[in-house]
Amino acid sequence: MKRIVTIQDISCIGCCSITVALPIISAMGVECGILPTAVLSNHTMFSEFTCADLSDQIEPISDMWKKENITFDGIYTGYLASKEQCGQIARFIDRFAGEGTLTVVDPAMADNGKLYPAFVSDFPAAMADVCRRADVILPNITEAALLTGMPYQTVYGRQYIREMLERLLELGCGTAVLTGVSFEPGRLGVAYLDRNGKEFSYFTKRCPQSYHGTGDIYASTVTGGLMRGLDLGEALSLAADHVVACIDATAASEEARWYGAEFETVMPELCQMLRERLSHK
Ligand code: PXL
Repeated sequence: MKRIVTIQDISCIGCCSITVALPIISAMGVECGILPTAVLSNHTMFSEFTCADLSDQIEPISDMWKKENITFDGIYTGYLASKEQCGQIARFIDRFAGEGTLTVVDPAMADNGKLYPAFVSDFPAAMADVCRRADVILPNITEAALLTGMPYQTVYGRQYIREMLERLLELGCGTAVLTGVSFEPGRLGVAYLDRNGKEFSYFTKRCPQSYHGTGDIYASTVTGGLMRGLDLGEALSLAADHVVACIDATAASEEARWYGAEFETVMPELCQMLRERLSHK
């Protein structure tokens, strides 16, 4: 069994970050270690939140893992608590990403044209330095605009997306994946470009609802899929189908929570979708 470490916050309520990554990646048959970056009462889309920054734990935990000869097949980073912490995580990647380690960076910091409330304007540059070390980055269009300095546009064509992917590759990552891409009404998906010039895109129906935490469900499923041996296109399409199933389940639920998507009841379907994809390999 492969082992990864996911580096992001614990939002005690909110169905995002580690409370999403741990169950999803475990269900996909991959050991999921955690390096929590902060503990929040709830995620930052609530009107208020508490946040205990865990930056002072990162070095001692990493040192202990080195002492114990712990290694990882994958490193998957999400929400980081400060620009200083981005520097610490960049160093963590330098220390722990060996030859065969796959590094997935979800630069979770912004959506709908705006940085998340906990961040100030110099945060994206620090996150860009984490992206530089990644094999795969998974920004949405807002995050990609902040990382590249391109304008954030809600109406765009293929040229805008292609340029954004090229500019993201200039950060130094292996493959740039853009999420939340749409070229026609009713369809939403992802597009990637890698350093060999390979392009790929995958679209599903656009769900009318949107829930917090779906980016984390997406990135966790991509990481789980890659660790189980799917190629990137297969992992991205599996994750897109999974997110749609989670949104549909949330929308169909009478007790839908406003602050997160229902991934728990979709877990059997995720395992089935993964099994089907693996059986074709
Ligand atoms: O889902 C991204 C995320 C993760 N962690 C925290 C957040 C958010 C989005 O708002 O606030 C603390």
